[in-house]
Amino acid sequence: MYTADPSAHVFNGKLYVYPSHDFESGIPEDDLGSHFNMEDYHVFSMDSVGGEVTDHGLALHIDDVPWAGRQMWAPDAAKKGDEYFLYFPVKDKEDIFHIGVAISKNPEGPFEAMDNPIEGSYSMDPAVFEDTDGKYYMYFGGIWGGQLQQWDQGEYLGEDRYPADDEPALAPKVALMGDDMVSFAEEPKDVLVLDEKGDPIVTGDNDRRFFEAAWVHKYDGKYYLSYSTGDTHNIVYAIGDSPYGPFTYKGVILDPVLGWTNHHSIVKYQGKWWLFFHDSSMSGGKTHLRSVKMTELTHNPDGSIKRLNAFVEAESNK
Ligand code: FUB
Repeated sequence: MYTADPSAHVFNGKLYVYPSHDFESGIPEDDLGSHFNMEDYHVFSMDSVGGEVTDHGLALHIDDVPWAGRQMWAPDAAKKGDEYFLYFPVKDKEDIFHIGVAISKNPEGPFEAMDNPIEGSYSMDPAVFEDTDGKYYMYFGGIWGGQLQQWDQGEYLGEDRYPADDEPALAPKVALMGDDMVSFAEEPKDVLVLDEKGDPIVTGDNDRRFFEAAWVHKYDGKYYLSYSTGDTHNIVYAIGDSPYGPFTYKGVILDPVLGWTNHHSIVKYQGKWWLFFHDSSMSGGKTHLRSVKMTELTHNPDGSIKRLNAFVEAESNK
């Protein structure tokens, strides 16, 4: 089974991973990601790092999401009280991405989908961050096939509209979650990523601008936003003082992996920080057939993150 886009969480002392479920559907590769034609989700768990991984079986299938059309992309999950929420991007029947929610009493599912996507949600790659004060925020968005460039302040444009190369790049979005965890408590806002001079990162800065796969973790009282730069294939990070940002760009966490996409999550488990990511090594490099990996992530004493290279890691683990 191929798995990708791993969102890792610790629930009840156990490590759970919520990935995309890649498979060969025969759709040819294009710049919109049509070849990522996934149809369901499985949840995985581990009791210890390096221990056995349990596949908990089918957690949610596209046929059980009334509004869904095609392409179940990178999911995330959250726990509130005794309920678990699976957040997933999928195109609706008009081929427009929105973010759906499905609920379960168990972290591994099966999950029951709501009848409609989250009101006001669009684009893809949801990541739900629980702050230390108990508030939950959803970060989302992605350009190119992720369709973020087809939206302006919550309005669907129906066409691509990118800022010019010297203008601030399209930003990931953030919204406070409603108490029910199936709605936004506010209009989604832009998450600003600034350079070292305090200026917004611009569209033409492909090495550093946001593409997809936003993730937020908190370390030493600071908020760390990490994301993929897409066509330059890095996972990078930026640091801020609020879950809303602004975030100041700091550097690369993970160099390009084998395969086009690079998508990760960061979680603390049993006293250490872990980076979950994927690559296409097990499929011999096929872009749309990826496998989840994990490796330790190090915060340096000054708060920066040690840069990782999956090829180097793989050699040193032999
Ligand atoms: O897995 C489908 C898409 O590829 C994800 O939503 C993106 O983040 C990229 O990994």
